[in-house]
Amino acid sequence: MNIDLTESIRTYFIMGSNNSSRDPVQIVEEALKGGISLFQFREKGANAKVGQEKKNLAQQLQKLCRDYSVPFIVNDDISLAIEIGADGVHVGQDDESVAMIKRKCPNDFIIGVSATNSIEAVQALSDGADYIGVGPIYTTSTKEDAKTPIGLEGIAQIRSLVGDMPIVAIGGIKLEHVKGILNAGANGVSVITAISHADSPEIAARHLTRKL
Ligand code: TZP
Ligand code: MG
Repeated sequence: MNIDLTESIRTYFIMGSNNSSRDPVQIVEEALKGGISLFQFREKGANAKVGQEKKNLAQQLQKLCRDYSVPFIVNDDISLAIEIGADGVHVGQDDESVAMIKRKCPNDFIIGVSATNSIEAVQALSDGADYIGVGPIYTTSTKEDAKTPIGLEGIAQIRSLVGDMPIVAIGGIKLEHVKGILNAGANGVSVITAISHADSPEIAARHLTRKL
């Protein structure tokens, strides 16, 4: 897949099986119909699938993403990402280093890194990450160990330090926040709840996509 990352991270949807009481395959398909531009499989936390079950779900979601020509990225689990031929990985500060990932993964693998402040963002840039996930922007209850929200000022500060590196904002983001987030310097928004808990994930994804 030839990927323009600045475009692909515009409507960036993340989920795992515990982010909805419904079937994750259905939710992701609805989100794809609604126009999400990238999907990250983030299978972690309470009752998260492991082993073969996790792989099976990953491959079902990956196939759906392929049908819609949407990049499929795996959170944390580098081995799984390589094994199933994902388009890339997303890692946090406590996960494998970018240098190590680059040694293991194909050249065109997308590597995203979470940054909760300017220091981490600049480090990710110099490590050679392809994009950064910046946040949390607002309060979120989805991630148990989320750091203090950095707000729009946090995005603007990081943008001033990383040049034109693709930035996707994350954490507590709702439709009404999109305009301010883009104005602050992000290229896109990343959401879990705003799509996975919506009455209609398709409509929620479409509304977000229209604002981006
Ligand atoms: N990283 C920082 S905040 C967050 C992650 C994975 C959770 C985002 O979820 P939501 O439901 O969109 O706030
Ligand atoms: Mg992680």
